[in-house]
Amino acid sequence: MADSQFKNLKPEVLKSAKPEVLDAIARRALYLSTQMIWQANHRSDKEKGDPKIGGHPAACASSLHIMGALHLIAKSGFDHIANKPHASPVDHSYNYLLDLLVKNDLSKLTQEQADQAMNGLRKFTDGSEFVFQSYHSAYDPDHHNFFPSGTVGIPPVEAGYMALAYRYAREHGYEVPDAHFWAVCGDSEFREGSMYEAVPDFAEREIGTLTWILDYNRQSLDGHRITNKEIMNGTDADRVERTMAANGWEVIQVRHGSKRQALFAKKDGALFQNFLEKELEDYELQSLLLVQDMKALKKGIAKEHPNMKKFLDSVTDEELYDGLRDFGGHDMLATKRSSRTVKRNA
Ligand SMILES: Cc1ncc(C[n+]2csc(CCOP(=O)(O)OP(=O)(O)O)c2C)c(N)n1
Repeated sequence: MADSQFKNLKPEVLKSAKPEVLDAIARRALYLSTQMIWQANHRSDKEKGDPKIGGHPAACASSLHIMGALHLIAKSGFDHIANKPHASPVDHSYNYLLDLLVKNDLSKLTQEQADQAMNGLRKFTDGSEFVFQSYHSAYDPDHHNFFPSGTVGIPPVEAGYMALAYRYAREHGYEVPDAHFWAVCGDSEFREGSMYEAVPDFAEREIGTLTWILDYNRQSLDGHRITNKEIMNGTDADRVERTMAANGWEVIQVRHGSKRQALFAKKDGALFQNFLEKELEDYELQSLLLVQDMKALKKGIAKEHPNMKKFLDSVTDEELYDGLRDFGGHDMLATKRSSRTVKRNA
């Protein structure tokens, strides 16, 4: 895993980098996180009956560009990130690429030590070896400016109270860095009770340096995510938006990337938008993503939704294939624009 070519990447270069460049770095981070998980699960010293190593490549993949937008564009060296447990390998991968793996005295790991850590997901150490735990831990070599994430529902709350503590310290004459506090949360994590106690508190205290980002990937370790739409009067995304707005938060939904937006602008494109936002159940959307034959897919959709036939005839197979996958959370620029909006309003 020699990625030393990335180490010359300076923040000012990254912030003006073209989307293709950012995307190439993100793809590298995806490779690294998948590789970390694979290495951990195929260790030669693994014995029958050992606890599962874990690592969830899909939950890393869903947060790939959100974490990328934070690491490569939005965050400053003083900002803090709390991320959902399963995104930890992606977080480590970006820190590895950016040469941000450090020892306790904040001196950098050598390339060899960094490589050792990347191959040591959930290894035990006697202190002489650098390793990562499966969820972010205080002993990880990228433990600076992050929150341990073993217990879902807690890190986003910690991020908020740390933001409050920074403000308190500043208002009482202490010199405090100008930091923003980001939390990348899972959609099931968003059902943890701890979050809902803190939600009105953070709004009432008008903490403008806190941003929670929901990775709405429609999957959960705990089970299915089939929302009771009738009772909830909408999707789970609608429920989250209404809950947060009712508690004084500013909510920005980054649902679609630029490829989808271009399709929505075509004649009858609004039908496609409505199809994605309102008509598809989560599991139906996941199934559509498995279909490779776009001609068959167009036929199938038109059979169920005859009013979409003209629109489907007007788009190429490639446009439909890309459009289905162009979630806002995977469009670095859409995410970048939103993080700017949030910072401006903070
Ligand atoms: C308090 C607590 N309960 C349960 C778990 C086990 N656990 C780890 S991640 C997770 C849920 C993952 O779902 P989600 O928040 O949607 O994230 P993603 O699927 O994207 O990883 C659970 C239940 C935990 N770490 N902490």
